[in-house]
Amino acid sequence: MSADAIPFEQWLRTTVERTVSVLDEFLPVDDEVPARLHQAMRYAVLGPGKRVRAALVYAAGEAGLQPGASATAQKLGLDHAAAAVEIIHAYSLAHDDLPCMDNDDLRRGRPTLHRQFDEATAMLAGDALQPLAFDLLAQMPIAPALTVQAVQLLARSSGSLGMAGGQAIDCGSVGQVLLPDELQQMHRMKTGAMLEASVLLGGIVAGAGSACREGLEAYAAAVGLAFQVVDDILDVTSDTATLGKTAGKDAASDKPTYVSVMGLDGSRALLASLREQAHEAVRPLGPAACRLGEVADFIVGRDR
Ligand code: GRG
Repeated sequence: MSADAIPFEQWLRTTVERTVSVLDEFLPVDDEVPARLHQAMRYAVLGPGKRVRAALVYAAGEAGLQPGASATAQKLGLDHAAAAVEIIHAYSLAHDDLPCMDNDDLRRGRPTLHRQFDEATAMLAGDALQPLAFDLLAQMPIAPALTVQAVQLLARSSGSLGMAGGQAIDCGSVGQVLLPDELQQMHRMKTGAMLEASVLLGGIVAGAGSACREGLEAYAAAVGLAFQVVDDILDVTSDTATLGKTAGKDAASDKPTYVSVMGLDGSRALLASLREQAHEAVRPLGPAACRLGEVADFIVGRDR
């Protein structure tokens, strides 16, 4: 349990509620012109997501907080950073679900954005969500040099050398046999980069020193991959109702996954090792980093 003795489930519930409330506040209201676009942006972002990326921002912020730093400014900065990563994530899901990519009907237990609205609106909502995320980072009440680092990190993690690049490799890998290293590279970019950015943004906003940042980087690399390994396992072991998205999609679309490359047992063994690496990475950071260990366990043990 963390130093502040709030049980993890309670901390996570409070964190999710805070994230949703902050997102609700930061998104344009749904009757502001162009109303249909704003309604679509709100639908994409405010659906029932797990808010794992926001939880990573807040937990890393807790781990990196410097003695004497303004807790109020830090909290506000973390709110902006948590909202920014969830907004980029929501845009990526909306675009990933489009007919030109995964062509999916179900997301977060509801119709995908283009099914609920239309393709052009879903595309534009994603387009508009991206700059909103950077606007929120630009408004963080922290040292300007740290804001620049945060903006650059989010840009690089979501761009062609990060998430969008990973998605491009994914789109080109259908029907291909990938070596384990190639699969890892694709997932580090497509899924891992944004999870890693969430952890590192928490550290940046908190003003974490270099030793702490090193621990956060190692932790982030492990949980970023662990998240994808779990996703691949759940795709074959779970069902559509539990996941809130179409199960069995990877095999049906002939996409290489950890399970197809390493088998179920091999994937589970890799997951156990990544969980251990995540814990080891934050152990030297002491009790302030307990939440990060708990978030890693949540990611590894999640069922949707
Ligand atoms: C379109 C540029 C662009 C990128 C898309 C995120 C992504 C890249 C594709 C999503 C496809 C997918 C299912 C990837 C597996 C990992 C993943 C991101 C799962 C969804 O994230 P969760 O489980 O979703 O955190 P919630 O709904 O809980 O927020």
